[in-house]
Amino acid sequence: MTDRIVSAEVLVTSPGRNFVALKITTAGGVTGWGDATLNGRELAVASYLRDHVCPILVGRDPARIEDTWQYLYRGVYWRRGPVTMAAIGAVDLALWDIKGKVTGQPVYQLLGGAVRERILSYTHATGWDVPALLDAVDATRERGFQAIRVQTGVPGLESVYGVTPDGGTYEPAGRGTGPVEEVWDTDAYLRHVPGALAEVRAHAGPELALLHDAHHRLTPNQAARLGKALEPVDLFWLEDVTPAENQDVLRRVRAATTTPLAIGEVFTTIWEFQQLITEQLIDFVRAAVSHAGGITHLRRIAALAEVWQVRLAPHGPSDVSPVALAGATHLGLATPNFAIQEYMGYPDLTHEVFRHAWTYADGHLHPGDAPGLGVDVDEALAARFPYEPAYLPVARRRDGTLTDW
Ligand code: GCO
Ligand code: MG
Repeated sequence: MTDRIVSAEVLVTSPGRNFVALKITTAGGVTGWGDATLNGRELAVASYLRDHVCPILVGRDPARIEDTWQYLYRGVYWRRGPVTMAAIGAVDLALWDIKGKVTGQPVYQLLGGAVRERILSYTHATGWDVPALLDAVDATRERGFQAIRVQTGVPGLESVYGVTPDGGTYEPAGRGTGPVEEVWDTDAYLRHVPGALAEVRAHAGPELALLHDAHHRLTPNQAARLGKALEPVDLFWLEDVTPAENQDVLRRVRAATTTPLAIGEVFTTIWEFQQLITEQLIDFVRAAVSHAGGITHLRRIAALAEVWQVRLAPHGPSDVSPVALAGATHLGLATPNFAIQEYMGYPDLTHEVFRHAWTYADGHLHPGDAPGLGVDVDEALAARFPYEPAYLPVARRRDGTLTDW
C-alpha cells in the first residue's frame, strides 16, 4: 500500500556544535531522519529545506527515493551547489531511513548487504610540535585506531587550522559572530611537514596508516614537491593539495608523485568528480554522504569511481552529524570500493541528542542492525541547545591577502 509524506520538519540544534536535522513523517506513522548540516552556513540549508523543499515533499510517496532525488535535482532549474545538495542529501537520508524502518531492514541490507564485516576508520591526531604529535599518535593507537590523520603546528606561525596548542580535540568552527582570522605561510609549512611526518613514520613503524590534510593551500607545483618529499613516509593519502577547482592542474601533480591523493570534501556532485575519477587524478573520493546528495548520489559516485579503481572515503568530521555518519557506515559496509571512513568523533552531548546504533570498536565502525539508519534524535534534549553562530576560520598570508582554505 502506498504511504505518503505528511510532514517534513527542520530541527536546528547545537549540542556541543551546530547541526541541522530533517525529520520526515509518513501517514503510516514512520519517521526518518536526515542530516543537513553545512558547517558555518547551517541556516541557509535550514531555510532552503523549510521554505522550498518541505512544502513540496508533503503528499509524495516516501518509497520513491530515486524519483524524489530526481525531482529535487533535475526538477529545479538552479541545480548543484553545497546548499542545494546538502538539502537533497538530508531528504535522501531520511527516505532511506524510512524505507529501512518500513521493511524492518538496516539500510546496508537494502543496498545489497554487507561486503565486509566492518569498516576501517581513521581519526585525527594533532600536536603543536613533533614530540606532542608523537604522544598524540600513541594515545590514538591506544584507542584502537590503525589509521590516523596527523597534523602539526608550523614553526613561526601562531595557529594552524585543525591543530590545538595543547594537542586536544578541535572543533572546525569556532563559536562567535564571525570567523577568526589566522596567518598562514605555505613556505614555512612546506619546510616543516616532510620532516615532521618522517619522524611520525619512524616512531610509529611501517604498518600504521598515516594520512595528512593540506586543506587546499598549495599550488600544483608545491603539491608535486610535497607529494614527492612525502613518498618515503608512505602515506595512506595526502588530502586536498590544491583547491581542485581547476582539475587539469592535478595532472602535473600525478606525473610528479605516487603519493596517493584524496580530494573532494567540498565537492557535492558526480559531475564535479567526473574528471578527477575518469582521468585517475585522485585515489580517494572524499565527499560526505550528506553534502553530496545522500546515499542515492554518493553510491552513484562510488560506482563511477569503481570503474577507474578509485575508492570511496567519505568525509566524517564532527560537523557531519551522527545521522550522516550512519548513512556513510551503511554505504561503506555495502560498497566494494569503499576504503576508509573518517571518524573524527563528537562532543558527548552530541551522542546524547543523536542516539545511534552505529558503533566504534578497535579502529572500525559498524552501522548496527537497527532498521533504517539506526539513529534516534532526542528532540526534547535537542530543543535545549539552540543554534549558536559559529564559523570556520579564515586564513591570510603574511601580507594580509586571503589564502585558499
Ligand atoms: C577533514 C576536514 C574537516 C573540514 C571541516 C570543514 O576532516 O578532512 O578537512 O576538518 O575542515 O569539516 O567544515
Ligand atoms: Mg579534509
